[in-house]
Amino acid sequence: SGCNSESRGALVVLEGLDRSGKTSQSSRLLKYLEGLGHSVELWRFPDRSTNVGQMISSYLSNKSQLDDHTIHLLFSANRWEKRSLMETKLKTGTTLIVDRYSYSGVAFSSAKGLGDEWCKAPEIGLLAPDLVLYLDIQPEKAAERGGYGDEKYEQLEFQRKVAQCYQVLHDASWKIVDACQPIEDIEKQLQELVLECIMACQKGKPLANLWS
Ligand code: NYM
Repeated sequence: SGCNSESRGALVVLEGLDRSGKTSQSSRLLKYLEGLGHSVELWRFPDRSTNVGQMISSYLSNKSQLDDHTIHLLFSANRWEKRSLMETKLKTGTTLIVDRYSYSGVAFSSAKGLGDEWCKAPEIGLLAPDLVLYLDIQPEKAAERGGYGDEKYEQLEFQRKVAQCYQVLHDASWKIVDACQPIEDIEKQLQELVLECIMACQKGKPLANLWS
């Protein structure tokens, strides 16, 4: 079936504003690919299970304060601590569906006013996604969905800035998907895009590093 052990897995990232549907679409994708017999895992950043992740989690829930640069570097460190495992998984044929990645890192920090280039620098050398699925939703629409909790960043005004910052990050690996469609329609589109990507990786598309 083309799922031979020689071929590598795909690095697929979901990005978007808070409440854009990334998390539920990620788990739908996982189930779909598992159902097809693929070796696949669902990851998310921040990964709150590590020591660095716990510092991030405490910051997000307003239990600790950190300078904007400091928290930016912690988010980045949280990806770096998973980089080698990520590479091993991909090289041994496992596809990774990743809920948020470096683009969240840059978009959320530059929305606070930190420079783009400064924000991107610590991400250089992390693995570049083969596909970025951007769930596109207007900040006002996302806010209407409710469920903005008490975490940092979950405010309409700030999400507007994040949306603008995401826009300058689009590159060839991005597919923009309208996140206001019915859930099943979005699901179908994501499935097609991911299968196509997995196929390209199986055929030998090389792994690359950010930012490429
Ligand atoms: N976030 C996430 C960042 O500010 N920088 C990052 O590098 C990453 C990965 O953390 N509002 C922000 C975006 C979210 C928050 O993520 C927590 P989630 O997906 O809501 O658990």
